[in-house]
Amino acid sequence: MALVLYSWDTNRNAFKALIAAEYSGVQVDLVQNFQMGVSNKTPEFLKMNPIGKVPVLETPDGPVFESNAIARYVTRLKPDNPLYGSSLIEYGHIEQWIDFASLEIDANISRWLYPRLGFIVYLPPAEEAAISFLKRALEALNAHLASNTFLVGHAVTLADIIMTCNLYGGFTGIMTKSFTSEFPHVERYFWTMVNQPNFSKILGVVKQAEKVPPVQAAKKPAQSKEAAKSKPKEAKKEVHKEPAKPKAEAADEEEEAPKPKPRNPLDLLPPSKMILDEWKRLYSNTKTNFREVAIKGFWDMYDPEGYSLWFCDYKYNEENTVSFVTMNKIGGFLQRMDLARKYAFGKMLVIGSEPPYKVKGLWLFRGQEIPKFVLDECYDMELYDWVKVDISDEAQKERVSQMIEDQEPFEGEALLDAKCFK
Ligand SMILES: N[C@@H](CCC(=O)N[C@@H](CS)C(=O)NCC(=O)O)C(=O)O
Repeated sequence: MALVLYSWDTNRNAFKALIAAEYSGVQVDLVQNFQMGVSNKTPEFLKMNPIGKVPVLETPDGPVFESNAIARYVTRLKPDNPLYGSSLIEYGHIEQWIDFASLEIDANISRWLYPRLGFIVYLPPAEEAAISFLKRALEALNAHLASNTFLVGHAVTLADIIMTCNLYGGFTGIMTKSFTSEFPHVERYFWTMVNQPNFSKILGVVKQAEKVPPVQAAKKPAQSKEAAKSKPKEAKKEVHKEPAKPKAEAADEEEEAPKPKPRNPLDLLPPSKMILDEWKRLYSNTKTNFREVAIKGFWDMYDPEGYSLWFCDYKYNEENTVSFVTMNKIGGFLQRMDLARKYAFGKMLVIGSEPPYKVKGLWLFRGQEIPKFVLDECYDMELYDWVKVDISDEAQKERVSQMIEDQEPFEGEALLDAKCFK
């Protein structure tokens, strides 16, 4: 019986059911082409979850929403599943840690992270409270893990799956090494868990956040003077990486209209004759004679002074043993590249008809270098070797054309998937 999970492919909440399914021998398929913000607003989706939140599992007996409920459902499909422990008290402890992971860990990570990403209003005292509740929870977890490899008993249970997925949100999003090093047993536990084969199959390579995301300037709320004054010094020092401002300047800022965002240095380059959006439109609208229309159009438009082309080659192809995990990894990469949409076009190919698959890509960037903000913000960049295309070399030019076109066979091999960033 195949179950369908509605979610985008790098959602920590969807990972819970996918990992539980791996342990339980249950098949759960991610729905194809899910677009957050669009697919979860349709009347059909709202019938499955009236508040439009993701994930939702479609079962033969109807939908289930709430990620923990979905993971429990998947787990219970296997009778006497060891993921639920082997006694009533183990079951009690598993449920205890699931609630703890959700209400004490995940909720406080979200209260810390989401305002910084601009999802909800940013208030320094609320952030301070979230960090302090999170630390209290992590201290308790750290103490438990000092003498336990797993949360309950001597093997992975559903509690470990849910805890790890929730920690994953923190480790990859906001909990830097300097934050987590206070909790060494949690660190050891997290890295051990994400490297278990049934986890890594779903999660791929996990990389810890290198910095606390800056507060999104555009969404910074007008804060009351009281709130600003009660900003605790210690939390401010820890969370904000900017040097402290002189008092007068900080006070002035409260009264001022929000400052315009600093311009991206790429906006300051001399104008280019190539209009990226025109190329993207041509790419999207060409349905037939792709070589003659789109590829020819590309080379006609291409401005080697204003733009550069780059080949990328995944460094760890031997890890690409599962087709949908490989495709998910690229889906995640392209999502994270969203910040470069005004300045880039990309094509990523998953090559081969059987594992391990090779991942290679082609990128067009504004300017002569890979933009610094992309290298800084998108950690996937360092998972690839990057080589600038020499367009005076006809063979390299032809390779560019083939990659844009998804030509198959590509370098003698079938294509498993081709994703476009436009
Ligand atoms: N408690 C829910 C939380 C689900 C949730 O917050 N999903 C987010 C994405 S991670 C969402 O769908 N947000 C869209 C919205 O709030 O409209 C669960 O665990 O499934």
